[in-house]
Amino acid sequence: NAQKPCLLWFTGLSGSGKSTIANLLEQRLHHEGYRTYLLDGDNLRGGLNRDLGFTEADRIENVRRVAEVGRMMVDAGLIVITTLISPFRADRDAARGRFSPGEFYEVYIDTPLEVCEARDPKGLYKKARAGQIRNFTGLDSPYVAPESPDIRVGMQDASVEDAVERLYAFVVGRQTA
Ligand code: GGZ
Repeated sequence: NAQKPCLLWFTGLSGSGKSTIANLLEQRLHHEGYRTYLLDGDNLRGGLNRDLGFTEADRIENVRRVAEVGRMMVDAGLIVITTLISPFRADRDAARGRFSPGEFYEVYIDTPLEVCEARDPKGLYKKARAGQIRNFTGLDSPYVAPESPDIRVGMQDASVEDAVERLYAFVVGRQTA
């Protein structure tokens, strides 16, 4: 059961749906027999990256470390999904630079700030608006959107399930490409 390893690098705002979509995609792939691993930014901040905060320098280091771990996992033959906000284009490009063509795909979860803030699943936007969290992405810390992501998830997808299906088809499609 040979699989072509690769890394899907999700990027997008807090509350954009990165983790939700990535979890469903991983389940779907796993169910079909693929060996996968999900590196979730928020979870990694409890362990590997627990020394990092949300300054620009710390976000850069956060992205760098996850690209390195992702590199190792692709070397181990896995289909890897990462879900970090990864707000800066230069760092995402540096992450891509650790991979060969056909190994790394940037997936932009393109959910408008207003929608993320209205969802506010963890109440973080509310806290940030109240001044209780500083350097919050999209408010007082920048998010630089991808210019030409390999895949964009957004208004063209009628639902989360639709987006997951499109991503799943993409991964399966490149297995035989
Ligand atoms: C952005 C923050 C912040 C600030 C805490 N800015 O939606 P979440 O909660 O579950 O995911 C967000 C997560 C972002 O961590 P990342 O490692 O993905 O960020 S980065 O790539 O920029 O390094 C959010 C929570 O942490 N969170 N404070 N100030 N998000």
